[in-house]
Amino acid sequence: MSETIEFSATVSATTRNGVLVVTIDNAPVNATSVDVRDGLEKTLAHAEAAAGLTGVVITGAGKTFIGGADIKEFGKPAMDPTLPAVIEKIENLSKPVVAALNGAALGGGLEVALACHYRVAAPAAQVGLPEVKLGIVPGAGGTQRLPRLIGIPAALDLITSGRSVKAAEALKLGIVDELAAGDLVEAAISAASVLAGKPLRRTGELTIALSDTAEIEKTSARILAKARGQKAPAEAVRLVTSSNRPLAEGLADERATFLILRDSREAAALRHVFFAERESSKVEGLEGVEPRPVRTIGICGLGLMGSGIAVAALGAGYSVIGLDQTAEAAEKGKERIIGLLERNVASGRLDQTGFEAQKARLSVTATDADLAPCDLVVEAVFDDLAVKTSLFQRLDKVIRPDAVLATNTSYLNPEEIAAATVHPERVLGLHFFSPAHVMRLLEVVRCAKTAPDVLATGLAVAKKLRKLPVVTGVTEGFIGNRIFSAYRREAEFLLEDGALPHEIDAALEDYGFPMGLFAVYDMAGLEIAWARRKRQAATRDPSARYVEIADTLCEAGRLGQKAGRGWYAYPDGRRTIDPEVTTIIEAARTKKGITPRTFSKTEIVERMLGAMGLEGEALLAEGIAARASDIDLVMINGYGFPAHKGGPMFSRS
Ligand code: T1G
Repeated sequence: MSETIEFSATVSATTRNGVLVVTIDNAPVNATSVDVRDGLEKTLAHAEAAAGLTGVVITGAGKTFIGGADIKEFGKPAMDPTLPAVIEKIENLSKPVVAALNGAALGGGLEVALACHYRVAAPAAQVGLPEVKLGIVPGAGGTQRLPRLIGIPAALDLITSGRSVKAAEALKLGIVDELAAGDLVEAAISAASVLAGKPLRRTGELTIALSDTAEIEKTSARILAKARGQKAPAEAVRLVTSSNRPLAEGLADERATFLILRDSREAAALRHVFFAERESSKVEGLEGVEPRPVRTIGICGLGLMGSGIAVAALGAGYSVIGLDQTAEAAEKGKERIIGLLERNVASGRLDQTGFEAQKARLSVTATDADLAPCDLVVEAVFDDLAVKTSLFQRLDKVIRPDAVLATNTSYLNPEEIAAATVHPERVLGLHFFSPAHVMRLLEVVRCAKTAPDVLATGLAVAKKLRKLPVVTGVTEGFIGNRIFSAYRREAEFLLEDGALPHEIDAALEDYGFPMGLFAVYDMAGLEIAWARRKRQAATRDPSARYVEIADTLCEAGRLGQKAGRGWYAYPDGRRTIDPEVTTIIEAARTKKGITPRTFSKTEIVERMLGAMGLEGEALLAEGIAARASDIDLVMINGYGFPAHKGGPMFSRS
């Protein structure tokens, strides 16, 4: 092996058997920064000119090949050499260029690989074009070269979904040419040597395989419907389905489209979410604090929530001991958990071996003492203070003093539960969202006495559960439900002021919510909020505006979809506007002497966003939420706020 040549701060190369092996080393993900592009350009010029070199291999340092363009450079003027310029030089080099995919090749990273003449992947590699998740389209040839390699239907699926595929699937699709059984770079060097002197397969010159136009139109229509007004997926469909045109024309259209989308509000919102997700688990004061080791998790209460938490824990590799009130209830809980695991097998998310291994790590009991081996116990029992407190007092007697105790309560004060235990410093809240094995969001509730390493343990467990943790302080409803209550209140004010449930829901759905607020309310049932309002009635501020419409509906037995009637009627299960509700709303207005007026969709959305934003500002001022972007993550991941709008706090910026 020759000495190493440094072509830039992040790109170096050595020569092995006449092949120039180029390594990109730009921590943390080898993003194609301007230094990487500059180094690659210099490397290619060197390779072209050096008579003794027969080929080039490009690989990445660490666990990523290239994690894409440097998103942090977006919003700044594009600096030469641009990625498309470097990619064109790769494709047109007179010598073979082989990509050695040592890890994730995403976005611009895959586009670099697509321009190479051959692609070898390590088994752990993954490839994808996730640009639509950032509100943009691939901007360096992805929409034009991928269809040339794998056909329009497969390219359409990957580019509009933004999903990554593992190496084996990439091989089957034709994105990679070889899986390296042994040393990846050696395999790539051999491939380059075999290709030397032979005509090179240049992706850009390939003809796109014919495909079923009707099928493509059907797929495109489905993608557009799902995009709910987002621009990037629509543009990706357009660019991919029109890729059977001269390469230069397609590349020019793609680049122009990418630049427009990159500077759009939608892309700024999705970049905000991307970085927010990576910020949320960084908690001030926890740097260097070691989490307590957790291998076995106890779960008390094996109902809907508890069984979902158990499935998430089993899927993350934990052992789970489930506790319920009786042996029969525990057995029923076990059946519920196994049933969910079987659903994962049926959907292909879990293979038979995985199913057996997870089942083997599950045990259930009705005996408290059986929880003794647990390093963490999560309670998901009935949301009543006395019930939870007495359970924690029982657990104090059976689990180790250093084991962590977590409550999944939605509305109770975890500090009151902690205060009743012997070691309040080991208590925190882990507020899962139902279904717990599906929803990514996890509110990690920091109580006044929660020890730093206990909070760090909560965050570490959240990460292992592949959840999105957001730390919250203690307040009724934490971050999500407090904001939800605020905008539900605002929606009910709008009803009194002149709007109707279906108008408010239509405005929210046009804005990008998957479902309107009153439709969600009917699905969840009106009785939960009704019980809370009755609990709070005695202490409610008499001077504060209070809307009685929901109470009137509940008193009339209109408890929601399950009751067949709520804010809407459900004559045959289909949600329909109910004149009876309109009458109830009109009577409420008359009773308060309100002259109703009509509201535009824009006005409705502004009022709703305003209410969310105000409550968000209050949460920040009270120190309940650490940063505005955390609030955005909670509302996007727990309450359907459209990610391409960035969240309630971003939408106000
Ligand atoms: N640019 C800049 N920073 C990035 C980055 C990127 N592409 N990807 C990750 N980071 C940062 C991230 O903010 C975090 O920073 C650290 O790296 C570790 O990230 C032309 C235009 C590659 C699978 O969308 O999917 O190419 O918090 O925690 O779990 O057509 O990062 O440490 O300060 O996620 O090991 C397309 C995005 C870009 C891929 C690694 N590429 N990244 O996961 O680490 S657009 C993407 C990921 C594009 C072209 C277009 C993941 C990963 P900090 P991490 P990880």
